Amino acid sequence: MTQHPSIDRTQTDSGVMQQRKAYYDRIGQHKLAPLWEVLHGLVIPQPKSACQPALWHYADIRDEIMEAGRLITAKEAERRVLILENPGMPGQSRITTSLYAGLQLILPGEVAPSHRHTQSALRFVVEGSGAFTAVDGEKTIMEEGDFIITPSWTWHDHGNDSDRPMVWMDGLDIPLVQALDCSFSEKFPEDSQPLSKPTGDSLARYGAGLLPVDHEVTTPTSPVFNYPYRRTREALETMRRAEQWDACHGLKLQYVNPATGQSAMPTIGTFMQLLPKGFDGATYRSSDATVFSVVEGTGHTMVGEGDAAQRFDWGKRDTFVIPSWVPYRHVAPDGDAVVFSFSDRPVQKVLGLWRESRGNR
Ligand code: GTQ
Repeated sequence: MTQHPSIDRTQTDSGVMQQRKAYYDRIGQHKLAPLWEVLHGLVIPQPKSACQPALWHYADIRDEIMEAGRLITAKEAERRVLILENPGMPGQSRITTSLYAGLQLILPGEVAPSHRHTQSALRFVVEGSGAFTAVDGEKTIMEEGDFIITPSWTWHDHGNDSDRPMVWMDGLDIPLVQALDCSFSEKFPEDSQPLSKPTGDSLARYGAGLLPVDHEVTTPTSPVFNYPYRRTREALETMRRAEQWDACHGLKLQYVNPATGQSAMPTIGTFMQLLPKGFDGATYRSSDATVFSVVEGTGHTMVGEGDAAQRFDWGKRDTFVIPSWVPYRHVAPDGDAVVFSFSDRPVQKVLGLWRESRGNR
């Protein structure tokens, strides 16, 4: 019989601990590390993101966006953007772990010079009317609620020939491209690229339920690069008559590439949803952290559960982000609301990783 088992074990344990420590130091010199010390932080039972839920009221930040317009020109800044930085990942220029978002300002008469990069970008117009983006030799005039795509490695410059400032939300896959170490970029020799196609060409060619008869799919990105809000809104309005409301999403559509039926962008999924007046949504969560931008109406989103639940009251032009696997539900008590959103869902889906759950499961 052992007389002092606890003392014996303590001595043994501390001895073993010392041996292990010496061992870890030794193998470290061979660029090796013990998995068993870190395994449970690596392979976790469910997502536990550094990304935090966050909300930006447009009214609180609009003056600061306009102040940037007095401090630096679009040309000097190259892109005059205030990054929507997730408070859980300060200094990392990201709104979710995989995606970047920012609010870009273009004042009347300004040009944001032409460049291209492997990162894919979306623009979602928050305020203003009549500024333009040129992509691959075609200009598109932008209106509030329009969703515009800059595909990977296409020349793009932005300008504003209207008499009002324009602000749009940029969404890019910068962190994803950074994780994969495949960022390439270059500047066009001129501020503006030459235009080779008439305005509206892409939408006519690819966005009317038709495709050129010999169209071949050569890139995963949609050939339609401006999805006008006017059309999206009309689709939602017409569909509402069928009253097939989803308990979690109201009426939610995804933007697609008409040539493939896949998401409009390969790395970023984009969506528009209508929450009818009185909508009191069921709880939902998914593994793709999602950024929301409110186009019309007011409402609130309950984020998280139990004591940790937060209420995000939102209105037109506000932005909020829900991290991976955090439960939330949308409520629109006072009137119809229309909300745009984007996430890395297409990436998760193509890799067989995406999950969702509804209700309290
Ligand atoms: O418009 O090309 O917000 O390259 C960040 C990086 C916008 C753009 C951003 C960019 C752009």
